[in-house]
Amino acid sequence: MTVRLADYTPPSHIVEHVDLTFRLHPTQTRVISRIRFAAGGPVLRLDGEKLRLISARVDGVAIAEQPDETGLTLAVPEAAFTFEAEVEISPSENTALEGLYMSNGMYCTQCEAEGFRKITFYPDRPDVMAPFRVRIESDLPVLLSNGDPVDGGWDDPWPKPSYLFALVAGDLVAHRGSFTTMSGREVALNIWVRPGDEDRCDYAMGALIRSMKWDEQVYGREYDLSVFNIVAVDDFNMGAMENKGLNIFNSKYVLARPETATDEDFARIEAIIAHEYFHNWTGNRITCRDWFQLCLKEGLTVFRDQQFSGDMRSHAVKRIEDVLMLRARQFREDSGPLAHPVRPEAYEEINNFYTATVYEKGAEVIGMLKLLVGDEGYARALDLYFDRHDGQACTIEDWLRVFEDATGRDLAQFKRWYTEAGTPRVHVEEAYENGEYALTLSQKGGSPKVIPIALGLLGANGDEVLPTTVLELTEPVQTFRFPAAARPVASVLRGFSAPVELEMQRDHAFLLAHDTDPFNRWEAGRALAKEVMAGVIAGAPVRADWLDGLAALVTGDMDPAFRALALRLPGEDDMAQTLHASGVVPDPDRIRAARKAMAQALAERLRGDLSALIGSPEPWSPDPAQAGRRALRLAALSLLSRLDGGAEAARAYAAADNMTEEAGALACLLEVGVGADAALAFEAKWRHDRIVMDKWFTLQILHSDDAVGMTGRLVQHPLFDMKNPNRFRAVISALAANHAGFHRADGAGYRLLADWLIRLDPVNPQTAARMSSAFDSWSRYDADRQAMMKDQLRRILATPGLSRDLAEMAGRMVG
Ligand code: B3K
Ligand code: ZN
Repeated sequence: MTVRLADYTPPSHIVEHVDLTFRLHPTQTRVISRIRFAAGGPVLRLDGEKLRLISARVDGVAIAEQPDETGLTLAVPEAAFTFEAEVEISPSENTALEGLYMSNGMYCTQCEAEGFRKITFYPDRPDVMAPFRVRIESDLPVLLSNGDPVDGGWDDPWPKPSYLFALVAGDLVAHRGSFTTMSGREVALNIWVRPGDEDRCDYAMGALIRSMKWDEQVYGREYDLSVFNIVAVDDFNMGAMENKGLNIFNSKYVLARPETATDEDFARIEAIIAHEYFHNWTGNRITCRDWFQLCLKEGLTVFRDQQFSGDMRSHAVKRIEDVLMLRARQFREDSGPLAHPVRPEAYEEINNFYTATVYEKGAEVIGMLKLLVGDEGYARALDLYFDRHDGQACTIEDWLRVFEDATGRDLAQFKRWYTEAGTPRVHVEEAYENGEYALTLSQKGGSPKVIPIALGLLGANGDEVLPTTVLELTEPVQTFRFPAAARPVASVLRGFSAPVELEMQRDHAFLLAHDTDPFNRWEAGRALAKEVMAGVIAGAPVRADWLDGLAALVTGDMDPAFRALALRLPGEDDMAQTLHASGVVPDPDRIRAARKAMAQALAERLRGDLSALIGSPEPWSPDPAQAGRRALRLAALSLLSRLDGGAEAARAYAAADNMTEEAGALACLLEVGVGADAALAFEAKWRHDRIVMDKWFTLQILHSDDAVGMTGRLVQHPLFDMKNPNRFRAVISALAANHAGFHRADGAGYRLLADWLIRLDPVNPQTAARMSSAFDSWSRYDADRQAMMKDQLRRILATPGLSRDLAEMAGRMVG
């Protein structure tokens, strides 16, 4: 059934209070609910799926109605009334990991978006907000739910939608901390883990405390309960969930110590802890009216976590990483059959819309808004948002109105960013005449949008003659003029000020050497590398100006993290996307060969500098500066491996005392085809560690020249387990991420992925649907590959009993 934004109607009833009692049992959990409804219409519809109804009463009188497949319709009094029900569910058989389920003997929940209806009958929609009181009956020692602990259970005084409900029960231990809020309240902080994992919680606890402090200092937002609980769970469909006062995390985004987690893992843990914590205000206190408004909480919360990570680390490096991700995932989505607006208008299964467009483009839109209204305007608008809408379920219209009221700006045109799909293209023409420099910008793709273009001008010697200025492009074509004594060099779209494709003739080598904006300096290097790669694919040699420019930057004195990013060659999928956009059909094998040839040439060009860049390992500390030095060291080690056959990397592997070095050296060895022994050693050392072993599976496939063969072997490994989403993704997503391997000319990569999606679908449709998006790029490739990819999508669609999740995805992709 298609759900449409245009069909929204307010709820027929308001819930005043919810009382829940859980009698936990692996196959026969009883859920007893008592829901007080305010006076409303004569008919009440409650959602409910896969529930065995034991009994139900309205104001104490047994009901006559029977539930259907998706819920229960009741005749109810027009005055306030109480609905009571007892239902039975089976958490241990719940492999979809939505609703109440079991993971390693522990009970946990995932309700967003529509999982609560698998727990009990309820108006399971985000605009029904109510206070909850919960009792849990079980022999397990730790019993948690939302809110504050009270006699015999949990009480959450803050009205919340059902998607934020959570329950956890298990044999868990707490890593404890505390935080004193800005108004002097003491908050108990707990990270709950399985016994044995206590020594991996320190970093997450620190990240939580930094997040709480930052939200007070930057947004003036204080935490509002006496306790904040985080639980680490091994079986989880995504990264983490912001349930009120009880965040549930995929264990790989909480548990970390230097021996088991890489610097990237630490950075991601800090970002996700912050993201879920920030939801307490942007998502929980102010939530979404309906699921079409998902970007209201997700775009804003991603924007906030990006700001936070930039403040904790380096803004330039964070921006580059975010844009790499945006282009790899969101631009890809926007250019294919899965394209949709930041605020979609229709869906079959809402879980399919937790996308890069809603999250990452949703965050970009807020970044543009902030640029347009300025930092002060943004701060005023956010204060107004929290004041005006606390406790409400809101829409994008509410959000934009707050900005209009706080700043006096009309945002009717800006709103198109929310309602239109696709990546706008901005074409740039330059002219210089009579002491005047003219920049003509034209925009294509959809109706004209408000596009903030951050511009700087450089002189011929690289000096900045115009510091960064934000131009507002609102018309289809617009010319901006600047007095200039000599023809300047433009640095356009600084900091990636808008999520657009820029079309402009640029001297990348000059900008790589001189741009004063670090993002654009990196961007110039990347654009140049892509130009070179396109040349190599077409038979040209690796260009010396690229090698020289990159060598100068990498051996210079910029931030090591920045230099490490500059050394990272454009990925194969990224290159395929760029070729396709420029009208060339990408050949995956040629892309791989060209990329290898460039790495080889770069290694040779830097031969004399590599050992200085590699340096020697430092005793591990989590600070970002050191992580940057380590990233540069590993990037150089990877180049050296192409010259010494992995000799230095093998030494680094043997000496490694932290996971960044250990996994980094293993990747170097695998990349040059000499990693088999190290992989065996790694397996012997880590086979009892789920989180670390996921890396072992992934690295071997990512760095293989025969990804299909390697995947085929690894799915036979005794530790491969398709019921665990992390393990399944570690193997099957790695296959899809090995570009040349997945796109093998005989179609074996496509078949293997489809086989596993078809197998996973009945077990865990949400994860299967999410991973099917690997097929969304079919239109980029040659006719044979297109046909083979579409054949697999049709084969998936023809599978009997296919889930609504996967059916919607495959259907959208194959058209
Ligand atoms: N809000 C959750 C995502 C829920 C996904 C449901 N399919 C995590 C987050 O964005 O913080
Ligand atoms: Zn979120």
